[in-house]
Amino acid sequence: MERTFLAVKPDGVQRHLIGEIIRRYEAKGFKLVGLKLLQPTRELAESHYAVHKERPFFAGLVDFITSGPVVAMVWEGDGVVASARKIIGATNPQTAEPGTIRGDFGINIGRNIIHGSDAIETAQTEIALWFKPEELVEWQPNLTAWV
Ligand code: 3AN
Repeated sequence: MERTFLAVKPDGVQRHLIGEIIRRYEAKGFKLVGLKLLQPTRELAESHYAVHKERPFFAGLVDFITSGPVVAMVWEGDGVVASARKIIGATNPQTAEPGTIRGDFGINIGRNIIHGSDAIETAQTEIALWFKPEELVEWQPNLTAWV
């Protein structure tokens, strides 16, 4: 089953958007299989954003993502990589559509609330970077057993 890596960035945590963000993915029907709160080290942040190493905003991006706690998550479901990106919206919150996370809550491209893997292969790399295999939980949804 397809998996993606999502992270509520320090601005999303500070603005009390963790629950709102998790709610949107739960309501969509995806399954949460990994979840933790951590303050990323510079080493982790630099590996995560390695593709942007030569970009002018790289140092600021690493400073920002290491500045406070981040909620790292792995979500599972059919087409979850692309679907999660749609729910996130465009990189720049000023052009992100209303109804998306960035469109509803963001203003600044350097403070865009959430990260989501941009492709299946990237997701696999990012999940392996942020989570140990034993931190991911296999479970079967069984709604009728509980309601
Ligand atoms: P996305 O997060 O939508 O996949 P990317 O991968 O192009 O966007 O960029 C990674 C992160 O780098 C963005 N989430 C954003 O925080 C930051 N970023 C991208 N472009 C800029 C920019 N022009 N100025 C500042 N930060 C940027």
